[in-house]
Amino acid sequence: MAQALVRFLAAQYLEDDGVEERLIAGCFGIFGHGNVAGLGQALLESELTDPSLLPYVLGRNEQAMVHSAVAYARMKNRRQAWAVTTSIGPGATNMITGAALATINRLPVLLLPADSFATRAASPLLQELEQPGSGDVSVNDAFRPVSKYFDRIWRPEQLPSALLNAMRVLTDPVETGAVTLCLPQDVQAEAHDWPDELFERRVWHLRRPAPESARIEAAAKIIAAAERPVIVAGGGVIYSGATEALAEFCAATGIPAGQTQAGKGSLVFDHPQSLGAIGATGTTAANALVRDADVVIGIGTRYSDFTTASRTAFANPDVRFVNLNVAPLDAIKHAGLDVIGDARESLLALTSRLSGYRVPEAYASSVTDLAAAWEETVSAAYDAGPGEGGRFHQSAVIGLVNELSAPRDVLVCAAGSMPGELHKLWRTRDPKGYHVEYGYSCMGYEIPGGIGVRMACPDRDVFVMIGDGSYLMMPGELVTAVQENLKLIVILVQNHGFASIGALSESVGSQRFGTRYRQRTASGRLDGDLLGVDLAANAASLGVPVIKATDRDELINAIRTAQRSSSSTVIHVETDPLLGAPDSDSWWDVPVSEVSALDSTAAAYDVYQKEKGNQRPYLRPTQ
Ligand SMILES: Cc1ncc(C[n+]2csc(CCOP(=O)(O)OP(=O)(O)O)c2C)c(N)n1
Ligand SMILES: [Mg+2]
Repeated sequence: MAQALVRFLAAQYLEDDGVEERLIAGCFGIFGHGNVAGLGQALLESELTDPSLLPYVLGRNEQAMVHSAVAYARMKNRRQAWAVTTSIGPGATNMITGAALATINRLPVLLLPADSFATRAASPLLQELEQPGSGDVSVNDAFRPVSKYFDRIWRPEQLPSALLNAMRVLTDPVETGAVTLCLPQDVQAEAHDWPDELFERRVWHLRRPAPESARIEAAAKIIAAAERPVIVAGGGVIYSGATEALAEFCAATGIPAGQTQAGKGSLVFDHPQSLGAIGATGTTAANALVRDADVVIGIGTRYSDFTTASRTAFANPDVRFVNLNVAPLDAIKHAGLDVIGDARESLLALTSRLSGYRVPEAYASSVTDLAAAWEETVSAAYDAGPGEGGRFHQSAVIGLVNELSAPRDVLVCAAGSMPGELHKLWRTRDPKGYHVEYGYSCMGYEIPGGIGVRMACPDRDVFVMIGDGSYLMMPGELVTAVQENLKLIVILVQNHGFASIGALSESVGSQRFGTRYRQRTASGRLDGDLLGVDLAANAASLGVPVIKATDRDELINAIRTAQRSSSSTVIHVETDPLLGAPDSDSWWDVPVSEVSALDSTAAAYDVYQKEKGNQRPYLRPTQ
């Protein structure tokens, strides 16, 4: 059965705009009982026949392998995915966080967790969960809520329908996410005669549904009557390959566009209508314009709370929404006019229907002025001097990396204080140049994510910006980068704890409690010295050369050295955790205790209540 599975996966293709590509790029894995025999044997047989059929990559942590797979799929605009095979029990459940990340970010990945015997011949197995009230539950059932398709192959006869459904979901722009096929270890090793046709070359088509013309007509009427329209461009713009269509739409109409984390890159930073980041981590330009917008045009966005500033960003009482989205789930959000279809097709239709429309002149010039003012803010942040003890200002590190990287290079990040700062400050010059995982914002994504990006685009340098907290979650994948001869430039930002959650904690009155990496003292608290931990030595021990940079010139030299190298480099910098990026007058809803014995909490609660008062439900129908 495992041999059949491998053969099938190697024969799947995806066609988009007439171009065909292999759908399943390869298989990540860590072997143990449950996959060492069945799938392991099948992958070995396949590699010995032809290593390009289904390349096998050994990772270090199952969650990390899913991150790599997901990052690869994102770089490929969801045209390709990886399979990930694990042993039973902990190997399998280690993937659950990765599965959630894939599904939340709508990125395809095929998960193949091993499962205990279908026959139950030797139960309970090592690592098998026994449920007193149910005989057919395994730990793998925990994948159900985080998977877009879930199946368990109890019998070899079930394989064809499971595989066809798995491919259907992986290639569906609306449904895609984690697809989980649980493989009981005995069934993997069983023989069965399937029809030959199952293994024939199979080409899946990437759906690009055209919007209904009446819907385009209705959207155009609303937009044509708008005086202050703004676009919210999400990841769907990039996945659909609609970046040029968006640039033309904005240029033709003068409508400005703010970008979500996944949508950053949908317009290059210096496009005349580009407002940069929008929302809680947005720019002053985008946030000022959406505040008064009368029509918000959401394109390929799922309107997360960071994008909407927890439903406070759109403050015009008459605001209406027009949502272009392939997913009905997103298209109806904020009671918007739902234009359901592919982002590129919808934008092209709207551009042609709105020909001749331009935003009012005064509005167009306020767009230009606000965008220019923000660019000055960015330049100043890039030039920020060091903080206490000569430690870097994080904005200056971001600035140097941006200025020294090539336009097509890729920036990878996921959690901590950097995603917000990067969203605001990073000057994106290529649609695929900005890769911040902010659907799940999962600490530890950065290094394995960088691996996936580099595997997908070996012709681009990949800059992984990672905090010390995130680094400690998943440093082991540096070993996988060494093994696979993958070049990463890792900027390891040491600030001895959580700058991000520290600042958040302070804002909610919790006094940065538990966010510093400090020695526990006789007081019983974490208020002692910095820890005697050397993350640079840790990275070096994993086989990656490390450069410590303590000032601007050293950092410039370090980046240049890393760029010249053909293998990975870790650049270690110390930053001041108390220095943040420029503010943009926005809010994020994180509830504060209503009652408390702490003055700091009580003060934060007063502020919270005031902000909470600005939150709106956006329920007014758009017709
Ligand atoms: C797996 C996971 N656990 C917890 C969190 C919550 N969280 C978000 S940022 C952060 C701290 C990140 O620290 P670090 O990487 O050092 O970045 P810094 O905040 O210092 O910039 C935490 C704990 C998360 N996003 N992901
Ligand atoms: Mg930190």
